[in-house]
Amino acid sequence: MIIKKYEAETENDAILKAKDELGGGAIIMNIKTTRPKGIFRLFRKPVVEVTAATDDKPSAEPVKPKMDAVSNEKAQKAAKAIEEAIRRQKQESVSDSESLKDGRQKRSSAIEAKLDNLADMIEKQMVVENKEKEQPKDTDNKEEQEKQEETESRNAKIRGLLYNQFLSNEVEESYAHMLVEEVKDLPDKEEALDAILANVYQRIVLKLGQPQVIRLNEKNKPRVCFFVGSTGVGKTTTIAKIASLFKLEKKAKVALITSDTYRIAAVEQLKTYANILSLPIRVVYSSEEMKKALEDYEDYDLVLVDTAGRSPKNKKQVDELAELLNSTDEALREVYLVLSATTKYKDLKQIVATYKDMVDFRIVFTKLDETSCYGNILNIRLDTGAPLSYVTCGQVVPDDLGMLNAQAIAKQLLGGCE
Ligand SMILES: Nc1nc2c(ncn2[C@@H]2O[C@H](COP(=O)(O)OP(=O)(O)OP(=O)(O)O)[C@@H](O)[C@H]2O)c(=O)[nH]1
Ligand SMILES: [Mg+2]
Repeated sequence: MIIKKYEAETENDAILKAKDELGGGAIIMNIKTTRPKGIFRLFRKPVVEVTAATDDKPSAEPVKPKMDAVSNEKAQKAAKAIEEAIRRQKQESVSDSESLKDGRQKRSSAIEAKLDNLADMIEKQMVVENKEKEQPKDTDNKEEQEKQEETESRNAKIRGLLYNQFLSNEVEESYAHMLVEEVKDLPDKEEALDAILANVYQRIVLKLGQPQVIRLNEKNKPRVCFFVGSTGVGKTTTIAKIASLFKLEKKAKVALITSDTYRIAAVEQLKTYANILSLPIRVVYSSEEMKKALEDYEDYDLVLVDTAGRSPKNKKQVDELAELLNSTDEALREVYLVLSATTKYKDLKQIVATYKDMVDFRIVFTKLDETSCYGNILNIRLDTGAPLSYVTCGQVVPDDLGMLNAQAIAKQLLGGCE
């Protein structure tokens, strides 16, 4: 499959460019208007960018009916044999005048037999050809059949394009297959492409589900949110972003706890954010200290708990974390598993399997800015059934944080650019 982007001043021009290069069969996957930002707005017009795709393999030539090919071949062979016989006859008539009569008689009867044979074959072939010619008389049937075949082939082509598109976004093969198979029985409408795209898009959005983010407790009890995950995925940075959002925009009373006592730098990192945002912070070394800290923060709205990065392969670390989580009232607790969008699917699977056995969690995907393949978001959502939640797309606190936008991810998976 070839996917290319074309830019022009108008949508029509961009589509024409795409079709010019990729051919009339090219499929328009996305249309985006980019308005120049900042000072450039004054000098440049908006640009329409069209993403178009086509199958790079030319479609196969229609195969002729088998009978047709076979009878043609036989007829040619027979004709050749006759020519050969006539040529030999001419030669012999010059060299052998004595046996001319007998020979002629014999050979002429042989030729006659062959001619008969040939006539027979031609007749058969004509019957076949006539049958083929007769078919258009049954126009209704034929037109309908052709239309159906055309629709089927077009839909199959579209499904093929979508399947490849999903794979190129690293959607797991079986999920890609499931998504295109689910649209198998679409009506054979003219606007099949739009119908299929809209259908698949909606299915992806549904499968990604409604993101679930932090909701403060209404009963004057703090919401306690743990951030867990592997080393370096962005737990502490995400906590700083969320703390800032709740403190500055939602005017909530926010407190921080860190149990990441493995590294001095880790504590200092969170303390720096606590200072900037004027938030209280506690460092806890055990589940006892954790309980005590939570009691002290009883009249806060939100307590964000940072944890040390854990390798899913280190059982001791994982057990310690489980103990810490269990020291907190389940009704107040929310666990956010932080995953980097840049981690390989195979590794992500292992990570989520470790946490799945331990606790219910929501999923935060970080570092969306570092990849253009969002397939893992869908893969992990479908693997775990766990709700998706926040996403982060940069190092800037607090700006680079948002709630997962299922529509934007679905568009991206279908080849869109936003
Ligand atoms: N590009 C990009 N970098 C990010 C994002 N989120 C965090 N980072 C960077 O990733 C690095 C690690 O972030 P941390 O927040 O320290 O990660 P952590 O999970 O707390 O790491 P440990 O405490 O060591 O387990 C830092 O350099 C962050 O600035 C993001 O969304 N995009
Ligand atoms: Mg950290």
